[in-house]
Amino acid sequence: MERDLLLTLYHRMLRIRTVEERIKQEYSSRNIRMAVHLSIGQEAVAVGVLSAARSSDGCLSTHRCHAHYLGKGGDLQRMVDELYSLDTGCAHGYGGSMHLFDKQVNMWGSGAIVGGSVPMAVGMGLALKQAGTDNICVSFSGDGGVDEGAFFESLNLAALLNVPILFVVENNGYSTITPQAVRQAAVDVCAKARSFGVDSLVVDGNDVVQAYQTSHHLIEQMRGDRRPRLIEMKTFRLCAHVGPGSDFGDGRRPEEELAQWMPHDPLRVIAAQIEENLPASGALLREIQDQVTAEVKAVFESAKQRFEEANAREQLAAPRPPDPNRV
Ligand SMILES: Cc1ncc(C[n+]2csc(CCOP(=O)(O)OP(=O)(O)O)c2C)c(N)n1
Ligand SMILES: [Mg+2]
Repeated sequence: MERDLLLTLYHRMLRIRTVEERIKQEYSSRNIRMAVHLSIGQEAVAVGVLSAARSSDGCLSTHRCHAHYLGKGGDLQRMVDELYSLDTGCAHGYGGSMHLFDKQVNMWGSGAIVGGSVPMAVGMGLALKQAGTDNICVSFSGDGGVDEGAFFESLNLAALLNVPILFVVENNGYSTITPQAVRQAAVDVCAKARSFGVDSLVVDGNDVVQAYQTSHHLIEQMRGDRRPRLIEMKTFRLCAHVGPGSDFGDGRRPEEELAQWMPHDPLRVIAAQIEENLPASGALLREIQDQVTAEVKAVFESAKQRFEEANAREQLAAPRPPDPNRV
Protein backbone atom coordinates (compact mmCIF):
# COMPACT_ATOMS: atom_id res chain seq x y z
CA MET A 1 0.00 0.00 0.00
CA GLU A 2 1.30 3.45 -0.85
CA ARG A 3 2.74 5.59 1.90
CA ASP A 4 0.19 8.44 1.90
CA LEU A 5 -2.77 6.08 2.01
CA LEU A 6 -1.34 4.13 4.94
CA LEU A 7 -0.77 7.35 6.87
CA THR A 8 -4.25 8.61 6.02
CA LEU A 9 -5.81 5.41 7.36
CA TYR A 10 -3.74 5.77 10.53
CA HIS A 11 -4.78 9.40 10.94
CA ARG A 12 -8.48 8.60 10.53
CA MET A 13 -8.37 5.71 13.02
CA LEU A 14 -6.39 7.65 15.59
CA ARG A 15 -8.78 10.59 15.28
CA ILE A 16 -11.79 8.37 16.02
CA ARG A 17 -9.98 6.71 18.94
CA THR A 18 -8.98 10.08 20.38
CA VAL A 19 -12.52 11.47 20.11
CA GLU A 20 -13.97 8.45 21.89
CA GLU A 21 -11.30 8.46 24.60
CA ARG A 22 -12.23 12.10 25.18
CA ILE A 23 -15.94 11.17 25.39
CA LYS A 24 -14.99 8.63 28.08
CA GLN A 25 -13.19 11.35 30.05
CA GLU A 26 -15.96 13.91 29.72
CA TYR A 27 -18.81 11.52 30.46
CA SER A 28 -18.49 11.72 34.23
CA SER A 29 -19.24 15.45 34.13
CA ARG A 30 -22.80 14.43 33.19
CA ASN A 31 -22.92 17.08 30.51
CA ILE A 32 -23.19 14.43 27.82
CA ARG A 33 -26.72 13.41 28.80
CA MET A 34 -27.30 10.33 26.71
CA ALA A 35 -26.23 6.75 26.17
CA VAL A 36 -22.99 6.45 24.20
CA HIS A 37 -21.93 3.29 22.37
CA LEU A 38 -18.20 3.53 21.72
CA SER A 39 -16.37 1.85 18.84
CA ILE A 40 -13.01 1.62 20.59
CA GLY A 41 -11.34 -1.46 19.09
CA GLN A 42 -13.53 -1.40 15.96
CA GLU A 43 -12.14 1.66 14.17
CA ALA A 44 -10.57 -0.28 11.29
CA VAL A 45 -13.98 -1.38 10.03
CA ALA A 46 -15.35 2.13 9.55
CA VAL A 47 -12.10 3.58 8.25
CA GLY A 48 -11.26 0.67 5.95
CA VAL A 49 -14.68 0.55 4.28
CA LEU A 50 -15.41 4.24 4.09
CA SER A 51 -11.96 5.25 2.87
CA ALA A 52 -12.67 2.98 -0.09
CA ALA A 53 -15.96 4.78 -0.77
CA ARG A 54 -16.51 8.26 -2.19
CA SER A 55 -18.23 11.21 -0.59
CA SER A 56 -21.08 10.79 -3.10
CA ASP A 57 -21.74 7.23 -1.91
CA GLY A 58 -24.41 6.92 0.79
CA CYS A 59 -24.10 5.43 4.26
CA LEU A 60 -26.48 4.31 7.00
CA SER A 61 -25.45 3.12 10.42
CA THR A 62 -26.46 1.84 13.83
CA HIS A 63 -26.53 2.88 17.50
CA ARG A 64 -22.69 2.51 17.44
CA CYS A 65 -22.20 5.16 14.79
CA HIS A 66 -19.49 7.66 15.82
CA ALA A 67 -16.81 5.88 13.79
CA HIS A 68 -19.05 5.53 10.74
CA TYR A 69 -20.02 9.20 10.83
CA LEU A 70 -16.41 10.34 11.14
CA GLY A 71 -15.14 7.75 8.66
CA LYS A 72 -17.67 9.08 6.14
CA GLY A 73 -16.28 12.56 6.63
CA GLY A 74 -19.02 13.89 8.93
CA ASP A 75 -18.21 17.18 10.63
CA LEU A 76 -16.53 16.54 14.00
CA GLN A 77 -17.62 19.77 15.67
CA ARG A 78 -21.25 19.13 14.75
CA MET A 79 -21.01 15.59 16.14
CA VAL A 80 -19.58 16.75 19.46
CA ASP A 81 -22.14 19.57 19.62
CA GLU A 82 -24.80 16.89 19.19
CA LEU A 83 -23.41 14.98 22.16
CA TYR A 84 -23.74 18.18 24.20
CA SER A 85 -27.37 18.55 22.99
CA LEU A 86 -26.58 21.88 21.33
CA ASP A 87 -28.78 23.13 18.51
CA THR A 88 -25.61 23.47 16.41
CA GLY A 89 -25.33 19.67 16.55
CA CYS A 90 -25.71 17.57 13.42
CA ALA A 91 -29.28 16.64 14.46
CA HIS A 92 -29.88 20.05 16.08
CA GLY A 93 -29.48 18.53 19.52
CA TYR A 94 -32.57 16.30 19.23
CA GLY A 95 -30.95 13.07 18.08
CA GLY A 96 -27.88 12.55 20.26
CA SER A 97 -25.12 10.01 19.93
CA MET A 98 -27.20 7.36 18.14
CA HIS A 99 -28.63 9.65 15.45
CA LEU A 100 -25.77 11.19 13.51
CA PHE A 101 -26.42 12.72 10.14
CA ASP A 102 -24.43 14.83 7.69
CA LYS A 103 -26.10 15.54 4.39
CA GLN A 104 -22.97 17.23 2.96
CA VAL A 105 -21.11 13.91 2.84
CA ASN A 106 -24.13 11.63 2.33
CA MET A 107 -24.06 10.26 5.85
CA TRP A 108 -27.74 9.52 5.73
CA GLY A 109 -28.25 8.68 9.37
CA SER A 110 -28.14 6.06 12.03
CA GLY A 111 -30.62 4.67 14.50
CA ALA A 112 -31.17 2.81 17.72
CA ILE A 113 -33.45 0.08 16.37
CA VAL A 114 -31.20 -2.93 15.81
CA GLY A 115 -31.35 -3.84 12.12
CA GLY A 116 -33.64 -0.86 11.48
CA SER A 117 -31.40 1.06 9.10
CA VAL A 118 -30.69 -1.96 6.87
CA PRO A 119 -33.96 -1.89 4.88
CA MET A 120 -33.65 1.89 4.60
CA ALA A 121 -30.21 1.46 3.08
CA VAL A 122 -31.67 -0.90 0.47
CA GLY A 123 -34.18 1.78 -0.49
CA MET A 124 -31.47 4.43 -0.67
CA GLY A 125 -29.25 2.15 -2.75
CA LEU A 126 -32.14 1.54 -5.13
CA ALA A 127 -32.67 5.30 -5.43
CA LEU A 128 -28.99 5.76 -6.37
CA LYS A 129 -29.35 3.17 -9.08
CA GLN A 130 -32.60 4.61 -10.40
CA ALA A 131 -30.97 8.05 -10.54
CA GLY A 132 -28.49 6.57 -13.02
CA THR A 133 -25.38 7.21 -10.90
CA ASP A 134 -22.58 4.74 -10.21
CA ASN A 135 -22.73 5.55 -6.49
CA ILE A 136 -23.31 2.79 -3.96
CA CYS A 137 -24.84 2.67 -0.48
CA VAL A 138 -22.98 1.27 2.53
CA SER A 139 -25.11 -0.31 5.26
CA PHE A 140 -23.44 -1.00 8.60
CA SER A 141 -25.01 -3.44 11.04
CA GLY A 142 -23.78 -5.49 13.95
CA ASP A 143 -24.00 -9.26 14.37
CA GLY A 144 -27.10 -8.42 16.42
CA GLY A 145 -28.59 -6.92 13.26
CA VAL A 146 -28.31 -10.40 11.75
CA ASP A 147 -30.72 -11.64 14.45
CA GLU A 148 -33.46 -9.56 12.84
CA GLY A 149 -35.93 -10.68 10.18
CA ALA A 150 -35.62 -7.29 8.46
CA PHE A 151 -31.98 -8.09 7.73
CA PHE A 152 -32.94 -11.14 5.65
CA GLU A 153 -35.75 -9.35 3.88
CA SER A 154 -33.20 -6.69 2.96
CA LEU A 155 -30.76 -9.26 1.54
CA ASN A 156 -33.55 -10.77 -0.50
CA LEU A 157 -34.80 -7.49 -1.92
CA ALA A 158 -31.30 -6.22 -2.67
CA ALA A 159 -30.48 -9.39 -4.62
CA LEU A 160 -33.87 -9.47 -6.35
CA LEU A 161 -33.77 -5.85 -7.49
CA ASN A 162 -29.99 -5.70 -8.09
CA VAL A 163 -29.36 -2.93 -5.58
CA PRO A 164 -25.82 -1.52 -5.30
CA ILE A 165 -25.59 -1.88 -1.53
CA LEU A 166 -22.58 -3.03 0.45
CA PHE A 167 -23.82 -4.77 3.60
CA VAL A 168 -21.07 -4.51 6.21
CA VAL A 169 -21.67 -6.79 9.18
CA GLU A 170 -19.45 -5.57 11.97
CA ASN A 171 -19.25 -8.81 13.91
CA ASN A 172 -17.89 -8.12 17.40
CA GLY A 173 -19.31 -11.42 18.62
CA TYR A 174 -21.89 -9.91 20.95
CA SER A 175 -25.30 -8.35 21.07
CA THR A 176 -24.98 -6.42 24.33
CA ILE A 177 -23.48 -9.26 26.41
CA THR A 178 -24.98 -12.26 24.61
CA PRO A 179 -22.55 -14.13 22.34
CA GLN A 180 -23.52 -14.77 18.73
CA ALA A 181 -23.56 -18.57 19.14
CA VAL A 182 -26.13 -18.30 21.95
CA ARG A 183 -28.47 -16.33 19.69
CA GLN A 184 -27.95 -17.83 16.23
CA ALA A 185 -28.28 -21.53 15.36
CA ALA A 186 -25.88 -21.01 12.44
CA VAL A 187 -23.22 -18.34 12.84
CA ASP A 188 -21.86 -18.20 9.29
CA VAL A 189 -23.19 -14.83 8.16
CA CYS A 190 -21.74 -15.15 4.66
CA ALA A 191 -23.46 -18.49 4.08
CA LYS A 192 -26.78 -16.90 5.00
CA ALA A 193 -26.18 -14.02 2.59
CA ARG A 194 -25.14 -16.36 -0.23
CA SER A 195 -28.36 -18.30 0.21
CA PHE A 196 -30.14 -15.11 -0.86
CA GLY A 197 -27.83 -14.65 -3.84
CA VAL A 198 -25.58 -12.00 -2.29
CA ASP A 199 -21.83 -12.51 -2.86
CA SER A 200 -20.09 -12.44 0.52
CA LEU A 201 -16.73 -12.74 2.18
CA VAL A 202 -15.10 -12.52 5.60
CA VAL A 203 -12.36 -10.05 6.46
CA ASP A 204 -10.20 -9.42 9.52
CA GLY A 205 -11.97 -6.29 10.73
CA ASN A 206 -9.00 -5.23 12.85
CA ASP A 207 -6.68 -5.00 9.86
CA VAL A 208 -7.50 -1.69 8.17
CA VAL A 209 -5.38 -2.45 5.12
CA GLN A 210 -7.29 -5.65 4.47
CA ALA A 211 -10.60 -3.93 5.17
CA TYR A 212 -9.72 -1.11 2.77
CA GLN A 213 -8.40 -3.30 -0.04
CA THR A 214 -11.32 -5.73 0.06
CA SER A 215 -13.88 -2.95 0.22
CA HIS A 216 -12.20 -1.09 -2.62
CA HIS A 217 -12.24 -4.17 -4.81
CA LEU A 218 -15.91 -4.92 -4.11
CA ILE A 219 -17.07 -1.32 -4.47
CA GLU A 220 -15.35 -1.01 -7.86
CA GLN A 221 -17.18 -4.16 -9.00
CA MET A 222 -20.47 -2.77 -7.70
CA ARG A 223 -20.06 0.49 -9.61
CA GLY A 224 -20.10 -1.64 -12.73
CA ASP A 225 -22.54 -4.46 -12.09
CA ARG A 226 -24.94 -2.62 -9.70
CA ARG A 227 -25.36 -5.70 -7.54
CA PRO A 228 -25.16 -6.13 -3.73
CA ARG A 229 -22.22 -7.54 -1.78
CA LEU A 230 -21.71 -8.42 1.89
CA ILE A 231 -18.54 -8.23 3.96
CA GLU A 232 -18.44 -9.78 7.41
CA MET A 233 -15.78 -7.99 9.44
CA LYS A 234 -14.57 -9.94 12.47
CA THR A 235 -13.72 -7.53 15.22
CA PHE A 236 -13.91 -6.96 18.97
CA ARG A 237 -15.30 -4.24 21.22
CA LEU A 238 -12.72 -3.18 23.80
CA CYS A 239 -15.18 -1.11 25.91
CA ALA A 240 -18.53 -1.78 27.51
CA HIS A 241 -21.56 -2.20 25.27
CA VAL A 242 -22.78 1.19 26.42
CA GLY A 243 -21.15 3.98 28.40
CA PRO A 244 -17.53 4.75 29.18
CA GLY A 245 -16.79 1.68 31.29
CA SER A 246 -15.71 -1.87 30.65
CA ASP A 247 -17.76 -5.03 30.83
CA PHE A 248 -14.85 -7.25 31.76
CA GLY A 249 -14.12 -8.34 35.29
CA ASP A 250 -17.74 -8.24 36.37
CA GLY A 251 -18.76 -11.54 34.79
CA ARG A 252 -20.42 -9.99 31.75
CA ARG A 253 -17.64 -10.90 29.28
CA PRO A 254 -14.68 -13.23 29.95
CA GLU A 255 -11.43 -11.41 30.63
CA GLU A 256 -9.50 -14.02 28.59
CA GLU A 257 -11.17 -12.64 25.45
CA LEU A 258 -9.80 -9.20 26.18
CA ALA A 259 -6.33 -10.65 26.67
CA GLN A 260 -6.63 -12.49 23.34
CA TRP A 261 -7.78 -9.45 21.40
CA MET A 262 -5.57 -6.74 22.91
CA PRO A 263 -2.57 -7.61 20.71
CA HIS A 264 -4.94 -7.23 17.72
CA ASP A 265 -6.08 -3.75 18.69
CA PRO A 266 -6.48 -2.20 15.22
CA LEU A 267 -4.29 0.77 16.12
CA ARG A 268 -1.49 -1.58 17.17
CA VAL A 269 -1.94 -3.54 13.95
CA ILE A 270 -1.57 -0.49 11.75
CA ALA A 271 1.31 0.88 13.84
CA ALA A 272 3.19 -2.37 13.20
CA GLN A 273 2.40 -2.16 9.47
CA ILE A 274 3.72 1.39 9.33
CA GLU A 275 6.86 0.42 11.20
CA GLU A 276 7.46 -2.41 8.77
CA ASN A 277 6.70 -0.50 5.56
CA LEU A 278 7.79 3.01 6.42
CA PRO A 279 10.95 2.88 8.47
CA ALA A 280 11.92 6.06 10.32
CA SER A 281 8.36 7.38 10.26
CA GLY A 282 8.37 8.13 14.01
CA ALA A 283 8.49 11.91 13.61
CA LEU A 284 5.68 11.78 11.06
CA LEU A 285 3.49 9.73 13.40
CA ARG A 286 4.14 12.13 16.25
CA GLU A 287 3.10 15.00 13.99
CA ILE A 288 -0.17 13.20 13.22
CA GLN A 289 -0.73 12.47 16.92
CA ASP A 290 -0.12 16.11 17.89
CA GLN A 291 -2.44 17.38 15.19
CA VAL A 292 -5.24 14.99 16.23
CA THR A 293 -4.82 15.80 19.94
CA ALA A 294 -4.99 19.55 19.26
CA GLU A 295 -8.03 19.24 16.99
CA VAL A 296 -10.01 17.08 19.43
CA LYS A 297 -9.12 19.33 22.38
CA ALA A 298 -10.27 22.45 20.53
CA VAL A 299 -13.54 20.84 19.40
CA PHE A 300 -14.48 19.65 22.90
CA GLU A 301 -13.51 22.94 24.51
CA SER A 302 -15.66 24.84 22.05
CA ALA A 303 -18.68 22.57 22.63
CA LYS A 304 -18.24 22.64 26.41
CA GLN A 305 -18.02 26.41 26.48
CA ARG A 306 -21.19 26.83 24.44
CA PHE A 307 -22.92 24.14 26.50
CA GLU A 308 -22.11 26.01 29.69
CA GLU A 309 -23.28 29.31 28.22
CA ALA A 310 -26.51 27.74 27.01
CA ASN A 311 -27.02 26.07 30.37
CA ALA A 312 -26.49 29.35 32.12
CA ARG A 313 -29.20 30.87 29.96
CA GLU A 314 -31.38 27.87 30.92
CA GLN A 315 -32.01 27.23 27.27
CA LEU A 316 -31.69 23.49 27.71
CA ALA A 317 -34.24 23.40 30.53
CA ALA A 318 -37.21 24.30 28.34
CA PRO A 319 -38.44 21.52 26.06
CA ARG A 320 -38.28 22.63 22.43
CA PRO A 321 -40.69 21.20 19.90
CA PRO A 322 -38.84 19.87 16.85
CA ASP A 323 -39.01 22.07 13.78
CA PRO A 324 -39.62 19.75 10.80
CA ASN A 325 -38.27 22.34 8.34
CA ARG A 326 -34.77 22.41 9.79
CA VAL A 327 -33.22 19.16 8.55
C1 LIG B 1 -35.03 -4.15 17.58
C2 LIG B 1 -34.18 -3.95 18.81
N1 LIG B 1 -34.04 -4.97 19.69
C3 LIG B 1 -33.27 -4.81 20.79
C4 LIG B 1 -32.65 -3.61 21.04
C5 LIG B 1 -31.76 -3.44 22.28
N2 LIG B 1 -30.36 -3.37 21.83
C6 LIG B 1 -29.70 -2.19 21.70
S1 LIG B 1 -28.14 -2.38 21.15
C7 LIG B 1 -28.30 -4.06 21.10
C8 LIG B 1 -27.14 -4.92 20.67
C9 LIG B 1 -26.96 -4.94 19.21
O1 LIG B 1 -25.87 -5.77 18.91
P1 LIG B 1 -25.13 -5.63 17.54
O2 LIG B 1 -26.11 -5.39 16.45
O3 LIG B 1 -24.24 -6.78 17.39
O4 LIG B 1 -24.31 -4.28 17.68
P2 LIG B 1 -23.12 -3.96 18.71
O5 LIG B 1 -23.79 -3.33 19.91
O6 LIG B 1 -22.43 -5.21 19.03
O7 LIG B 1 -22.29 -2.97 18.00
C10 LIG B 1 -29.57 -4.46 21.51
C11 LIG B 1 -30.04 -5.84 21.57
C12 LIG B 1 -32.86 -2.56 20.12
N3 LIG B 1 -32.30 -1.35 20.29
N4 LIG B 1 -33.60 -2.76 19.00
MG1 LIG C 1 -22.32 -7.05 18.00
